[in-house]
Amino acid sequence: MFSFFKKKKEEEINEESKKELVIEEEIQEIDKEVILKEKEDLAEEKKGFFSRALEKTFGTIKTVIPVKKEKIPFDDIEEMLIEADMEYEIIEKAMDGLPEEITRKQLRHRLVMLFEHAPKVDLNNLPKPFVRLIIGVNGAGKTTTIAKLANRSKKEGKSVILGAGDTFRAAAIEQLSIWADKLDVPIIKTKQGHDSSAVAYDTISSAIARDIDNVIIDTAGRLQTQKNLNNELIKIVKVCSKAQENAPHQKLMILDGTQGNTAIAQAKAFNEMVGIDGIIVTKLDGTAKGGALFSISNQLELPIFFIGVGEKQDDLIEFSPDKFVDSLLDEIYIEETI
Ligand SMILES: Nc1nc2c(ncn2[C@@H]2O[C@H](COP(=O)(O)OP(=O)(O)O)[C@@H](O)[C@H]2O)c(=O)[nH]1
Ligand SMILES: [Mg+2]
Repeated sequence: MFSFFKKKKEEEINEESKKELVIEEEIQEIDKEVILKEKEDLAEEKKGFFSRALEKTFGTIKTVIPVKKEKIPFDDIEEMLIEADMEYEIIEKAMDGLPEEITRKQLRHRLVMLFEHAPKVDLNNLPKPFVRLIIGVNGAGKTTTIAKLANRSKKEGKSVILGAGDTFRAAAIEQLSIWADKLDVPIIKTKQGHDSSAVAYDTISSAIARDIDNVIIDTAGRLQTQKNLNNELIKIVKVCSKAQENAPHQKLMILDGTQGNTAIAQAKAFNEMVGIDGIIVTKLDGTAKGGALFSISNQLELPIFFIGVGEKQDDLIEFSPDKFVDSLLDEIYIEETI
């Protein structure tokens, strides 16, 4: 008798646990769907982000191709890219051999390809501190971009220290100090006219002593013709490596997006001088020349890490060629695939 009840009980338990298993599986399915939806929403949001941030460029594109289509004539695409300030040589290269009527898939392939010469950057296992040296001509947006990068570091839960390496102008030291106060991050600075490589050295040393994750060093806005300033830049790079092995780990060139393709020559000169690891293009909120992103990356064979789309600390978007191209194509094509 006893064993009968025991068996019955066991069967009940089995039934129960089976039910629980089914419910668990159902929950897992729902979880999967939610995660997928979240991913899709995020991708949508990012796409929307580019079109909002690059409103002027996308607006210009729409004046050339006002109605979305499945196939777009070759000449219209060409005109669109010219209007968006993509360099003509690059347009010819990108469109070579495409048919009279171009599908989204065909154009997507060609546009994404323009970014493919840039080396891929592995952001895992970064050294500590991770040292970034910010270079570029006066007014390009170096100091503002440093503030944006520091803000981003903080949001990622990383500690950050700034080096006011633009010792050429007192206003530049002051400007970075104001940002450091606002963002509540430490800053190393000296008086105007002092040696900027000493500031770089002190900033890295301080980061090591205080176990700080990220170092971002500002530099003077030197034009490539100003030889003494160029030598100073080479010296900063050398001195950084004395403070920490392999520093600076990234030399980032800041380019003013309103200058479109003319910024490329500047970047080439800097690249020859110290070797650039990546680009940040600023002020894309105020220009219709967003198409220059294609030529900048393609000509320099360098990755574009971020774009600046405003003067505030949050106005920095991580750049992704795929998402940028997709959001551009969304403006002119009906179909997502084909
Ligand atoms: N609209 C807009 N203005 C920017 C952006 N980045 C920088 N600026 C402005 O450009 C001007 C020069 O920037 P600054 O950081 O001082 O350039 P620096 O001389 O290279 O350090 C400032 O007025 C900034 O507010 C951006 O992405 N969008
Ligand atoms: Mg500055």
